[in-house]
Amino acid sequence: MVYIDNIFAQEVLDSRGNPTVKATVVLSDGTMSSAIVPSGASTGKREALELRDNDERFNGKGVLKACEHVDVDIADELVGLNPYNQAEIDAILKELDGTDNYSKLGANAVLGVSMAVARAAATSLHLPLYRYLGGSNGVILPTPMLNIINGGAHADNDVDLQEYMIMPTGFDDFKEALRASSEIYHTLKKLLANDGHPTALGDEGGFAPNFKNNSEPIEYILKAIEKAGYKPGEEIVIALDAASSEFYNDGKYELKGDKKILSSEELAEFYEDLVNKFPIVSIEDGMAEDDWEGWKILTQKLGSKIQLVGDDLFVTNKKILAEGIEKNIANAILIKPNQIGTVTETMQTVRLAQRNSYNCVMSHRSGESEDAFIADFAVALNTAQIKTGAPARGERTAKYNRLLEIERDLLYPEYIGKELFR
Ligand code: 2PG
Ligand code: MG
Repeated sequence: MVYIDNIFAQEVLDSRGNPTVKATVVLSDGTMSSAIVPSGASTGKREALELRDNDERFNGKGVLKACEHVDVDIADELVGLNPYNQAEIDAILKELDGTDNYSKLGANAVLGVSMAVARAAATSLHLPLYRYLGGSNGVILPTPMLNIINGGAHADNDVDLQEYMIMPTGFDDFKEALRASSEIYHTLKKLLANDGHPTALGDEGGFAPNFKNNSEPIEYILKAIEKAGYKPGEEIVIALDAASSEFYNDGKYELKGDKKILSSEELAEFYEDLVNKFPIVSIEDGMAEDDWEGWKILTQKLGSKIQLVGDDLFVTNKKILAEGIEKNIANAILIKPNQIGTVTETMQTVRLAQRNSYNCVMSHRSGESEDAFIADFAVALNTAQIKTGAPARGERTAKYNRLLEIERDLLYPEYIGKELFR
């Protein structure tokens, strides 16, 4: 019987150059697999805790304590166990930590090990990760949300909304959808440069110049779509992540780019105008995580027209999602494994969402790595959507390139972009 022979962690760098945890699991059959944990900038208050050293190293961002928890506490508990029972491994991790947000061991320690165990088990069984986690039923290539203009906490510009994304829905396969997206990205770069805008990139690989207001980026994107030879609204649609918790203060939303301070009701109207004007199919975190009243208003106004995704709102937490379902808040959820802490808990949240007809969007973090775990995870869970940045920068393309591989490997891959927003 194969068992876990060794577990250790190392401090490595993420795409912003900040330290993060790389966990490695060695099995008794010689399999050795690793996983790297991502890190957010616009984090939800109720996310699982990311343990940082808070000392003089790396401006306090070191993760040596988390690594030590992997090397000592977690290794002590898991060495000798069966790696093929992910639920059991994750339950032991949860019990060992004993808090409800992993504040003892750190979610970065726990998730690194949880992912590395899954990957080691898959490798040892000679299965691709998506097949190990999803079985023969994991066949949907997710339609990507590609973040091609960055604002908010991910850029140093004056744009309040955090992410302006294109979704290539009108294609028959992932490969062609990605090609179109890349062509649009490069066309956008030319359009911005022609107008004298800098084309430096934000944290997720999108362009990050200043704009007149928060809707001008959408106008640029629509121009780029057409100039690249595609049909906005048919082949390519728009998704936004407002990340509005970042500009919510004292019960009001301040859109500096539009020189407006809005109530929840007014912000919902602002979005409604955008939706009426542009082919927007999805808005994430349209209201702040603490503004459930605002979420109610927004869901009543737009919930039957477009996808409303809860990120900071739900933090991949099945209990909070259940509350949202109960109260008819939002109609979709962003799925970020490091918000909740383990592979198993992430799967539980996805299943709850799917049973209740809430769409799921698998997601990267703004601080990422070369680890493409979420690409396999999205296919395994049939989330049907993935958000993983621009079609540029290695830590973002790692995920897209992995999806290209998976599509090539599958006998009957399904790309269902056209069905998503009927
Ligand atoms: C988000 C994410 C990813 P961060 O808000 O959806 O795009 O950003 O990782 O900074 O929370
Ligand atoms: Mg978000």
